[in-house]
Amino acid sequence: MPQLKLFVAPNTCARVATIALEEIGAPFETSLIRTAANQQNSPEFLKLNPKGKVPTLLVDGEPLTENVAILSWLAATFPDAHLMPDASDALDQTRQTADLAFFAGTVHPTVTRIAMPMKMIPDAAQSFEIVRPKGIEDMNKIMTMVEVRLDNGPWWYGDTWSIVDGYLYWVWGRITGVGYDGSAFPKIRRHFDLNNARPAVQRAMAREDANIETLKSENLYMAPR
Ligand SMILES: N[C@@H](CCC(=O)N[C@@H](CS)C(=O)NCC(=O)O)C(=O)O
Repeated sequence: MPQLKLFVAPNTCARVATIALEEIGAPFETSLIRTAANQQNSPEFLKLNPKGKVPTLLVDGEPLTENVAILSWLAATFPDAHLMPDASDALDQTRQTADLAFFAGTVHPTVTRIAMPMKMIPDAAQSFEIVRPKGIEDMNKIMTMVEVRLDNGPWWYGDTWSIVDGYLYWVWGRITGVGYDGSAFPKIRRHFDLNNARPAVQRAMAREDANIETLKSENLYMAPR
């Protein structure tokens, strides 16, 4: 069993890897990165991940970065956790990678424009007036497609939960947490509720809540807005 340590920060996409690890059920440790103190760009952290991002997973002390890679490696290393459905051939498996890449490469950047618009242009006030509305417009197109995808069952792959559902769970929580109007997407809202009922998701969120309390006690919590 490899020794696993995940670097995380509350409300970030590191929630997806945390859910994956909780679903696996193997022992793992999390380490809180204080983004308000720019700890992700500290020399110590940059040695592990020169990109200065969470999630970063240490596997027996060696870093693995990027959600697509971390989630794919966890799925392959812990097959009993069924983080991804069994793939019948290389094409099938690559299509699953495409699903993770879609969330990492297309959906996540759209989340950032909605949830952190101030990262996109220097004027914070303008970012909320210009960047966020355009992000919402693009997210509406994405969510319209996702809503149709959920026609075949409550989960991305139909009847069976996968870590792609953990990704969608983070996206939905993050955007609705800053006021995204999800009323046109009842299947995705149900998907979110079904995820919330999963014990592994609850354990992941409890870890995150504990980290939020730590940050609050240090005056380093940046609440979503
Ligand atoms: N492509 C990376 C993106 C990771 C990423 O953007 N993480 C954000 C949190 S959601 C982060 O660490 N932000 C800190 C920063 O940019 O300073 C992945 O999918 O793992």
